[in-house]
This record gives sequence, structure tokens and C-alpha cells, in this order.
Amino acid sequence: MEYGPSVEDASAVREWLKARGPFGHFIGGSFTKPAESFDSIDPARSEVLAQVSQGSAKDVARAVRAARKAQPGWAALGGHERARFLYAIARTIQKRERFLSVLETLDNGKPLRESRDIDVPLVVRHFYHHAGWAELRDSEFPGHAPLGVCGQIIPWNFPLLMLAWKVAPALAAGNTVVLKPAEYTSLTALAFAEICQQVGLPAGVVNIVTGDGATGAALVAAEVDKIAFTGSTEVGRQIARTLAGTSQRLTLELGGKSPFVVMDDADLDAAVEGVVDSIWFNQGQVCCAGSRILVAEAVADRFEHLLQMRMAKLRVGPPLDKSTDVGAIVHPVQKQRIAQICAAAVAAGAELVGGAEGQGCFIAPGYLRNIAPGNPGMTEEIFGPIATLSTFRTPDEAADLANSTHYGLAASVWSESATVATDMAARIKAGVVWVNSANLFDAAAPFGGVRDSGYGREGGHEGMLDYLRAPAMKPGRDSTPA
Ligand code: TXE
Repeated sequence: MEYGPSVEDASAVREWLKARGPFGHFIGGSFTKPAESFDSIDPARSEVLAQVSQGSAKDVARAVRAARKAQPGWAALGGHERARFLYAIARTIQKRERFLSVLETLDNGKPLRESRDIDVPLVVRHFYHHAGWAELRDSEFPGHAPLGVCGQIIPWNFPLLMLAWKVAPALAAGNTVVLKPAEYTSLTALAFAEICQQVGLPAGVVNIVTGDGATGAALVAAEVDKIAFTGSTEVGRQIARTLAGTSQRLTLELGGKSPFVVMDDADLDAAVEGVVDSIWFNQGQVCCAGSRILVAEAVADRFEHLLQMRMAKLRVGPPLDKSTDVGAIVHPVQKQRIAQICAAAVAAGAELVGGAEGQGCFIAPGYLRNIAPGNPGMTEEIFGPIATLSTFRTPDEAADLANSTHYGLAASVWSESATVATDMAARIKAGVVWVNSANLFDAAAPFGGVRDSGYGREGGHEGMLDYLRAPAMKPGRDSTPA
């Protein structure tokens, strides 16, 4: 794949990788010596970017001890001091925005336009926002206490952003953390560790242990007070089973198969643009992607025509090229998984429009049409740039179809009538329903699922509660504790 004239210069990042790698873990404020390691690849070029250490149960235990030791001091600092650190982290990330977005793009394959304009700015906003919550903790949550040490396991689709969603509220509340990034994308977490050093964050407040599912399982089994997990429904269930009967807190943000409902009075051009943001953004590797397009029969032909025209204009290409709309799938394993589900969908009678497989990790945007409700393409999370397109006749039918999976992460409703849109939104079982928009996030807005999409919230007031222990009795009450 050729690089065009608008390609971003990645030499500073490559020099950093050469100088810093192979990478150890970040424990107790410093990097450990790299031990047994694995390759982190650039999926766009199928090239090795760096070697990253495979964390053992011993590494995890060391990190948990470091976090345990640091926690009382971190909590005792008080909200104002903790806020200063969160501000400093936000500011430093902001200053290194370009470096971090290039690193994220190299490691993950997402277009630079997205890492630069979406991922990293949202990360910055998340830390600034939670600096505010650190200041407000005692007044907004009187009598609440931090949980202690939080184990955090994150996926590879928004590596630095998922880190921010986990680390910022935990630290604001007065907890310390041991975070395990996904094995495909550890590099921005390691760059973040450097930022923690740079701002003088006390040793042990943030610890990062890299590795695969076995490292994650070791963290789940460790002496931590909470596990926060974002990833597949299957692993989420496994973690819930492991923690059943313990006193550890658990929050899960799992998969989805979110409906994208286009009512007959929708602005179809806007809705088509919504599809681009919904399922073709980040190559469709988005937990809340509007992957099931449901369109009113009366406008279906016109909508599909507009959709095809728009799809044809999307540029699939090198992620570092600033004109690229659709980059590389994160890893060959994921590409294969997407291709398998699409093949099964076609074998079961659906028709695939677009969605051609390219060389390496590339897949063109596409959608499945003429697809029956029980078709695997309709029920399984494809987690790639392939939507399904089906029609409905009445709002009742739309609501039934929207709720016809076991997931409940997100939904998007398109209508020019506020009444129609809000009526439909209220009928859909999902953690978030966007109206005339899709995939909008804000640090102040709690995000999370219902049903098999998980429980717990990240962001805002609700998100803070998931990192705090409520007081045993109401503060200020004239009573003695039992
Ligand atoms: O996820 P895993 P995978 C969905 C999506 C995707 C599929 C598979 O459909 O195609 O899952 O992706 C760690 N104990 N989502 O296999 O395995 C792992 O190392 C503890 C949706 O990559 O769930 C990584 O850090 N941890 C999703 C993280 O869990 C374990 C985002 C996620 O990996 C573990 C990602 C174990 N036993 C995938 N096994 C979303 N909700 O956004 C693995 N891990």
C-alpha cells in the first residue's frame, strides 16, 4: 500500500520505540527489565514495532503490592493535590498529542485523523474532567471512601482512551491502579507510564503490566479490591464467574450489536453520515457501533442508494495518510474473525455489498442486505466495518427488531420529529440512545450497558460512584456505628 503526499511523519515515534524498547512493565514508578516478550505489530504494514513483556502472575503480584503500598498516601493527599496531578497528566498528554496519536495509529491501525481528532482529545478531556471530580469528591460524595487497589483490563480498539476511562476516575477517587493493556496495543499505555514519571506521580499510584489473557486472568485472581473490564462478553462472563463469592467489586463493559433506526421522516443524508460515524469509524471496531441498520420500508430504497454512494467515496488506505477514512484492522486474527462471520452470513442467505478483503489487515466498508433475523451476521458482533441493513414497516416492528438481541449497549434513532425520536428512544433497551447522532462521547456523560453488554458506568458522577465505597451510615447523623 503506497503512502501519499499527506502522510504524517512518524520518525520521532520510531526513534522513541528504538530508544525505549524492548519494554518492561511499569511497576512502583519505574520500568522493569524486559523479560519474556512478544511482538507488537503495525497491522497496516505487517511489521514489528516493538517487543513488549509478557506479564507473569509474579509481575502482577509485584504491581499489586506497589499499588497497595501507595494507596493510603495517595488517598491522604486530598482532592486538591490529586487534582493537580490529573491536570498535569492532561496537560502533558495535550502537549504530546501529535506523538501519541501517531503511536496509536501505528500500533492499532486506525486512521490518524481519528487518533488525532477523536481519541487523544477525548483522553485529554477525560483527565481534565476528572481533575474536577478529584476536587469535588468530598463535597459531592460525602463520607465515601476509595475502594483501594483497582485492577483494570482494557481492549485494543481505543487503547489510550480506554486507559483514560479507567485510570482517571480511579485516581480522582483516591484509588491506585494496576492496568493491563490489550496484547495487540500496549504502546500508548507504556508512553502514558512515561508521562506519569514526567509529572512526578507518586510511585505505585499507576502500574502497568503488559501481557495477554493469562496476565489478565492473573490480575483477576490477585488481591485487588475491584476489577474493571472492557472486552468480549465471553471473557467478561468468565471474570464474573471467577469473582462470584468474593467481595471484590466488578464492572463490565462488553460487546454490542447496536441498532441504528432510521424512521420514515428522517433526514436521510444526515442518517447516512451517521452510518459513516457509526460503523465505518475505527473500522467498525467499536463496542457501541450502530451495526444493525433498521430503516423504514417507505424510505429504504432511497436510503440504500445514498448509502452506496457515500460508501464508495470512503478511502481505505494507509492509516498515517491524513486523507484515509478507513485504516487497518488491528490484527490478522481479528480480520479472519470478521471474514468468517461474513462468510457464515452469506452462506445463510445474506448478500454482502462491498466489504472486499484487501491485502494484509485491510477490509473495505460494506453491509449485509437481504438478511434474515436469525442469520449469524444479524446476531453476532462482527466488530468490523460491515453493517447489516434491514427494513421495518411500523414503529412497533422497529422497536421489536431493535431489542431482538441479548445485547444492550447503545442505539441511534433518526427522525425529524422530536416526539417520534424520543418515543422510539424510550422503547429501546440500551445504556445510551443517541438521537440524530451516533458515537458521541463526553467525559461528563456516563457510558455503559444493560443486559449482556455489562454493568457499571464510566464517566461523570455515575462513573465516580463505581470507584467509591458508600458510607456505612449517612454522614452527620447522630448515631454510633454498629
Ligand atoms: O477480546 P478479549 P478479543 C469483542 C469483539 C471482538 C471479540 C474478541 O467482538 O471481536 O471481543 O476480541 C484480556 N481474563 N470485543 O479476543 O479477549 C485481553 O488480554 C482476564 C469487544 O481481543 O475479551 C485484553 O486485554 N483478561 C470489546 C482484554 O481482555 C483477559 C473490545 C480484551 O480481550 C482474559 C474488544 C481472561 N481470561 C473485543 N482473556 C468492547 N466491548 O469494546 C483475555 N483478556
